[in-house]
Amino acid sequence: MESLTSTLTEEKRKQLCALLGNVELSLLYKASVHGYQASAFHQRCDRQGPTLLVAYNSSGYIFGGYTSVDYAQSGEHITDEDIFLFSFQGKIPVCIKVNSGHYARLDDAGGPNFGQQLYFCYKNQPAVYNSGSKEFSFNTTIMYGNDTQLSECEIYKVEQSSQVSTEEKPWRNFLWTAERKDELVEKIRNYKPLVTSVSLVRILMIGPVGAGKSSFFNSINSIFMGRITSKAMSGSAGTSLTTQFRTYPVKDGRGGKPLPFVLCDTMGLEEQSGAGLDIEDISSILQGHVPDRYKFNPTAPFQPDEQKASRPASLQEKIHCVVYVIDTTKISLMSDKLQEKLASIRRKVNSLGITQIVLMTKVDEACPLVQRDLQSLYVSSYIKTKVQEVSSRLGVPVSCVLPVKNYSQELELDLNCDVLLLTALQQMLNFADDYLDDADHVEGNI
Ligand SMILES: Nc1nc2c(ncn2[C@@H]2O[C@H](COP(=O)(O)OP(=O)(O)OP(=O)(O)O)[C@@H](O)[C@H]2O)c(=O)[nH]1
Ligand SMILES: [Mg+2]
Repeated sequence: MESLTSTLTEEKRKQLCALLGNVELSLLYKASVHGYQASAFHQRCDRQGPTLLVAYNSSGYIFGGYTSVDYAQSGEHITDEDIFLFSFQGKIPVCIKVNSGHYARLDDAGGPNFGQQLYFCYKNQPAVYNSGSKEFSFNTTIMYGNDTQLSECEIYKVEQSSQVSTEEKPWRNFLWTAERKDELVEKIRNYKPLVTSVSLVRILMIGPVGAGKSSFFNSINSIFMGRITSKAMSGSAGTSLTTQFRTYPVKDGRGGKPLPFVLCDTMGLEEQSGAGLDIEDISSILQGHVPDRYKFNPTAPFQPDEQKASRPASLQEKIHCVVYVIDTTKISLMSDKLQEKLASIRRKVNSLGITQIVLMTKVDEACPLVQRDLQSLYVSSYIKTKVQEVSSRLGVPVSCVLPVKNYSQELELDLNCDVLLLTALQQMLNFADDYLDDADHVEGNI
């Protein structure tokens, strides 16, 4: 096969790869070499699995799109939840997802199209054409400076990388031993909140749909029960599976004493307003007004009854630590709207002085090295970059980002998983103490 030279710079290639996970790109088609004809594109790109298109114009714009479904000239409308358009704006690539309820593209014999809206190599010419339909919401001035003449169009095959770079030394110290697990269990069991008026620490989990909030409770419950449990409903659906506010106590073994913390599970966040968990609801939860099993209503926030609202909840009823649960595989594709929603939640939580942690779930799905061996977590360069990315996107220090793997399809407990999950829980209890220490001075009830 002839070797093709990519026009993409190394830096931009890396940035685009980061949007897609731990992947490698190989150049299949280059319009300046193979021609702008649809037949030339199909000859090289059909049945190649996921592909990334990168177009260039002489005004210096670099833009394109990704589709996870093969080109096959089937004549069918394709549904592809992972499809997106991108454009480099300043130094960073910005992604635009397909609007919900729309087809991703038409898989015909013509040139590559996204949503029958944005056509590349239009009419077999070095041109891009926007039909103006509504599959994707973007601005052509921002995306390509309204310069429809292409100077190049490249299509890359996207494959999961089998090579994972590792650090020479672990980037965080961690002990994976049974002794460490026992020590953590003992510490958690004997933990007493810093303030005597509080007997149980209340930890609130917030995060996008399907991030693993309910699974984290199930995982912690499993560790203390000594077997896999699935009390909180978990799984995948388009919208949040959890629709009620649940406060879950955890017992120290079957029939054992309750442990000194409660995990509070919420409905998933969605990017649109009026869908998923509402910021006003979060505010009521933080202040301890929302009862267990309250059913969320995305179109109308929680209304506390008047009697209760008139008196502030006691410190015991409030939330003492907030945990943002984020799926590692989705960090780079987090939309601006969702990021803004999380930022406004953070502003609220900050204003109440509540301590915050980020739980980065699904590290196994994100990195093949970690999938094979969880102990590779802290030598995986990929996970390290994801920790840094989530830290900057959410504006929390790197030290507050805790990567974990929840129990998802296992039938038995695993020591490595346990130590990782318990370390996260222990950190939440420490952070709750920091808040209580502070809140106690404010309330003056020492
Ligand atoms: N491989 C893997 N799968 C996970 C992990 N955590 C959660 N999952 C899976 O991800 C899916 C969603 O998990 P849930 O716990 O239901 O997510 P949630 O945040 O409660 O979602 P909603 O209640 O719908 O907002 C389930 O199928 C879990 O089994 C993880 O760490 N690794
Ligand atoms: Mg849930």
